[in-house]
Amino acid sequence: MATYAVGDLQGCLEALHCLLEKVAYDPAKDRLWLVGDLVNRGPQSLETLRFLYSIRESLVCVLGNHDLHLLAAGKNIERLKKSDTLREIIEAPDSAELLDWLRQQKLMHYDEQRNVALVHAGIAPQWSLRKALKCAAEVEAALQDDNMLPLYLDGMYGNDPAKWDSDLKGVTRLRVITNYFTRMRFCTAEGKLDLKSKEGVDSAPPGYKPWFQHKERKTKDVKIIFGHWAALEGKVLEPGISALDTGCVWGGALTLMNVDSGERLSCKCDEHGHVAKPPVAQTISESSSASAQR
Ligand SMILES: [Mn+2]
Repeated sequence: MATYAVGDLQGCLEALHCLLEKVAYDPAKDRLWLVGDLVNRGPQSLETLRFLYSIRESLVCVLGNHDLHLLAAGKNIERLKKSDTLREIIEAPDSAELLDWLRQQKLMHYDEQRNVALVHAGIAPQWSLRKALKCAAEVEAALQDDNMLPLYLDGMYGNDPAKWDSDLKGVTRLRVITNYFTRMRFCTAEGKLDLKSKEGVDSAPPGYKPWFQHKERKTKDVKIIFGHWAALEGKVLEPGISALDTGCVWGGALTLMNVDSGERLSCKCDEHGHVAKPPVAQTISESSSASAQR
């Protein structure tokens, strides 16, 4: 029995199968942790969601910004943008079942035995573990409440307020919590977010740092696994921090990490998010020998 964490899938189902075959994943025995952004932009969002639903008993899954966007578009199709590839899910005959499963997933998972937290983007530096779990639970409760759900999904968009304040109320409060867990890259030590910069660590605006680099960060004694930030290319030097988004959907790779040993594997993807084919040279020699026979 092994526990693996996998980076942002974004509909790259071939790459997921490639990794699961490499480790001989057995859903009856092994566990799979997913950092969220299961769907969108990639080639097989609907099939990815269906596959995950079929092995749901073996999954731990936290929600990413694209997953929340799917839930919002499921309630209001006007939310779909040109670049989204989510319509096939919303119009599928099993849409209700899939989206209902998705909305029961968490914003943060904490494994007490291992002292490991799983989140999509990160944990606000000014929050303790306890505070972070409490804040995540507020959003999770809204997602699971039929009356709150539409209000939350409509109100979660936007970059303001940029900073947490315990006096915040209602959907505004849920929005800032959501932004920390699912969209954060750079922030100040006090937790003021910059949600515009998306490049690597060196692209921090003045006064800002990657959320995991603040020396005052209150979850330094917790191991954290996250995704969301493809420009990091899976490389973070901070002890106890594991970045798993290696941009499969952008022609990078999908990365899997054994949660206990830290050992990593990856499957290369092409620019469409499919598993990269073997080198071109091989294909050329095969076709030239075929034409020679003719
Ligand atoms: Mn993301």
